[in-house]
Amino acid sequence: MKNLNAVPTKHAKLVAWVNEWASLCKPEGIYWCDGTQAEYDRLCNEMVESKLAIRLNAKKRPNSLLFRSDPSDVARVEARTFIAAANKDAAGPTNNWIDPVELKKTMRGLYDGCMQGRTMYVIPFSMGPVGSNIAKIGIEITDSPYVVANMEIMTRVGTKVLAVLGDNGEFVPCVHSVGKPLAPGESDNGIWPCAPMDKKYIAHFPETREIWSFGSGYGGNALLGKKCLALRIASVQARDEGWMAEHMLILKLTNPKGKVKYVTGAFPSACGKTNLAMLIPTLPGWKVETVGDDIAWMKFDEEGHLRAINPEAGFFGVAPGTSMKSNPNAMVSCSRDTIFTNVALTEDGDVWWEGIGYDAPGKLIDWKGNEYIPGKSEGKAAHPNARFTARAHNCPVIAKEWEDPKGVPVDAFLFGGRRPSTLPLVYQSMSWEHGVFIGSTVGSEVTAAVISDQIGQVRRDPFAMLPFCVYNMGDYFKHWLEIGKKPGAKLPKIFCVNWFRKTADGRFLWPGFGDNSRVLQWVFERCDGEGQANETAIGAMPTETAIDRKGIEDEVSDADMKALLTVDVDGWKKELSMIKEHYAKFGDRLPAALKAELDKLEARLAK
Ligand code: O2Y
Ligand code: MN
Repeated sequence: MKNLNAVPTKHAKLVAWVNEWASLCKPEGIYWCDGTQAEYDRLCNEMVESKLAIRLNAKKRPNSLLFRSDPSDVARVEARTFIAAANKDAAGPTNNWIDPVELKKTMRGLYDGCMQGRTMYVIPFSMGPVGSNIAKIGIEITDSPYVVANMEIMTRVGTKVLAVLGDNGEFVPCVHSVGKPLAPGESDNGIWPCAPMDKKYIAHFPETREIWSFGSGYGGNALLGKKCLALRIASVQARDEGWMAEHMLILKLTNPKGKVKYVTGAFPSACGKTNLAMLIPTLPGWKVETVGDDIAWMKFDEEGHLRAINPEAGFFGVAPGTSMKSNPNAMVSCSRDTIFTNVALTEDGDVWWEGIGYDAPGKLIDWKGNEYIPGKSEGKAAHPNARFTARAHNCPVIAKEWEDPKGVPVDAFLFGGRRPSTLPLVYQSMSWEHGVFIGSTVGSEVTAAVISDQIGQVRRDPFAMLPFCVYNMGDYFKHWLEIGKKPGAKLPKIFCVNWFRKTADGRFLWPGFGDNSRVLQWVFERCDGEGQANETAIGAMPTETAIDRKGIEDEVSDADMKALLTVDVDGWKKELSMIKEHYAKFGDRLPAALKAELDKLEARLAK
């Protein structure tokens, strides 16, 4: 097999693994990525020349590209995401289990010759600051230069990673192909390459810690460091090695006296995690800075503090709905050096999407490449899952500690979902076990936009990890309970928040966005043993005056505050029966401690 550049490592196992895959996939040549800016620029220019990318107007969006995917390849595909554990029980009732031997046979057949006419790129990457004792190394082989460019923003790539790997270090092998070989003389001709849906496989082998992805070039299916490694494979590594790999944002919160707390938060998708991670407080003197917006890896240090790193180096954010109102810091982050996927293109070479906060400045080209006249054309100009891949370095509020290899000490965990009824604005757990109970019941209410016959039901997404935990979720709950038993542990306090509570006539009771800092203030105070609270049946809740409402008294009346901070006993009784149904799925793998928390809650509500 032709090497397009010198092999930059003496890691015999790695070189053998790359050669073995090259023999199967049969690329034109093998290229080892060095992670330099020159390499990134060269790949971007090649993709522009081959019409796979459009270079945006350098005066409007310096150093930025637009890509349009195939209309069938626009998001993570859960139905084609497989957990190939040795047996079905190991994957548990919430995963799409498949026999690993059978799957490898099927996928080897698909990989055979799949890279013909393409380059095989080898991407050495570090999830987490290079050399951090919490970081992990992965090697992704891919035939997609789009994936290489995105990985170079989202992770730390190249020679520095190989230096840490040395001659025999451990790595997670990640194989990716778009699944579209090219015949001699054929080119993509500007069309996003991918395979049909029934040939797409996003496969995880938890026992051997391997990732095999075939047929999709999009996001979480293809940038294998993110969901596949940093959450799915890391979930089993964390279980076996006694740490935590969580679907959590990490923020640094500074009070007016300059005192700092670090808060992490798990929320199901579409709950505004990136917005919270980059929030601009409306409370004078308070500051929020970003450590991460999606994933937290946490390990105990010698003093018993749980320290968190953000394993990523960029943001793969949803563009639609992101505006100077909802998230000014994300808007600045993607103002340059950004890869956009499936947004609309303006006549002057900039990007536009629904919810950007201003009208389209004229005609557009929509995400499918067609002319789009705002107000006249049908459908959306940008795909609802259109993305920006932006560098964390370009975020105006990136915390100075965000690359600290030791991580940041976590003071509080937040859990939340979209809950128009029942759940109050905020409450604090009574204990670690009660906090784990809260995390295990996270969910969002189903709205009309999703599945109409389930409106009002809660779609549970425990710890926001349902799509990402590759082992039995009952055992994952147990792992959380075990973490709480570590001798000498200085455990974070646990809170449940709900920014989405509505009145019966559908009005939001809480303004959200920057005003969420008012809730963070209470969380901060509670971590210091302060903050006014009532002990209630569900946990400690702010007194009606404990949340600072200065400046929003007109928006949030006394009655609203009361509604936000009262235990809705009838609602909670219905909640109890829904939680019982949810827990029944885990059978005897549900830890007794969680069943006990459920019983205690029921008893408290009956009083
Ligand atoms: O659709 C995709 O491929 C991206 S999914 C994603 C991206 C960034 C952060 N979180 C998610 C998610 O699904 O949780
Ligand atoms: Mn996510």
